[in-house]
Amino acid sequence: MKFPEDFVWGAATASYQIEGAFDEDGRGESIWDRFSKTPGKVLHGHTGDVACDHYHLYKEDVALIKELGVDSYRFSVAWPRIMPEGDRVNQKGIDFYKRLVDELLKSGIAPAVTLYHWDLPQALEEQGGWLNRDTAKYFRDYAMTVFAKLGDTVTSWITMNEPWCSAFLGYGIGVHAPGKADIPSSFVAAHHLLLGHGLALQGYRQLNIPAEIGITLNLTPQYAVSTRPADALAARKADGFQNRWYLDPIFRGAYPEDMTEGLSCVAPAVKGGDLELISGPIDFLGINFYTRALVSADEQGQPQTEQPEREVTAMGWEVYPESLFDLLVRVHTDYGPIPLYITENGAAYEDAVEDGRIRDTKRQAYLEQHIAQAARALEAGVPLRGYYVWSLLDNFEWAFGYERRFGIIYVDFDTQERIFKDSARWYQSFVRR
Ligand code: IFM
Repeated sequence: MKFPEDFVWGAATASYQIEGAFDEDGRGESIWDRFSKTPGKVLHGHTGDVACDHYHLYKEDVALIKELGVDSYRFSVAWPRIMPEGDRVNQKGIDFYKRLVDELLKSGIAPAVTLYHWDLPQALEEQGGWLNRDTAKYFRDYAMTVFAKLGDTVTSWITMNEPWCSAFLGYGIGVHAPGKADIPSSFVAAHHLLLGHGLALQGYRQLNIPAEIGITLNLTPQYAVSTRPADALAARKADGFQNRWYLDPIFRGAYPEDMTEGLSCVAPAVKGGDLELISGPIDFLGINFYTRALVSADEQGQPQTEQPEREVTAMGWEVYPESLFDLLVRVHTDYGPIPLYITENGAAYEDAVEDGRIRDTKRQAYLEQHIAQAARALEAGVPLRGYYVWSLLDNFEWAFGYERRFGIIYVDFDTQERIFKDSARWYQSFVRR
């Protein structure tokens, strides 16, 4: 596998999933605090109150990142630490991220910072959350605060992580915070998330900060189960819903026409100038990749997801590495040229600690196979700049709580002990080769 000298190898996490310290140093309540404490929403009633206690153990965690030998660490800033009610600035929150960034820089690790990885201040949700257009403006103000405080120390900025998840899982079917279930309005939420991205991007450009800025999308290639035209059309629709609904406005300044016909609810939310902001030039696109989907048409011609053909991970997600290659080539061909990063890739498996060791051979194979497809894409001319493993640590896997382990480093949630799994040892030797 050949990678350029300056290819960025990294590992990623997100604030609510690892930090804990949910009520310390002035942090406000987030929609995930509220959601996880609502009975029946998260498996076993788990919450992020303590998580990996990274807020207190960040120095030890940075030492682990250094030991891993990666170039960059992707983490997210918790909006409710910086602005507990969504507007007023909390200096102690900023201080935490300054300490974290300093520690990374001292260790020679480049910080890649995501501004929104799903922890909206609950106070803003009380005003409608992402269904309220003003939330996009609050997001810009929050982003500008973070840019001003950390701007000269961060290597790359990611405005939003996976707006599809925030919009669809959070406002469409309610399996994520804030737990609202109304499919049409989830498209309005998606528009406001993208608008927040556009406004933050516009503000960022005015600051002339030299670091790069982009957005991260979770893209899932949709393959028709057969060559039947109805299945092909269904797969195209599913692609419109999952992928093009985000890629098109960002790169083409328009929502996909074949999708908007049935979505009359969106038009009133789109005001003049929004799409110009959303399609402002970005320096890179971050792609989170886990699996593909196999799609067929139901009797009404609507897309339905078919059973996977190959082995699945503990999330039930099919392991199909070749689709990463297809996806990278497709994004480059249809939306490029644009530098790409794989900002997340990894797998949950049931891990067992035996004699102090975690022999996670399946996770290691998953990583090796996907990195091989990334190498293939590079060879095919895709401007892929980096790869981040999801995740550095086992952590709070949203509605699954601590029941799904994505880490390459094992976390004992009772003692907060960390143990390098075999996959981490493999990744360590791979990035250092
Ligand atoms: O844990 C999540 C992460 O927060 C966003 N991308 C997908 C991961 C695995 O589900």
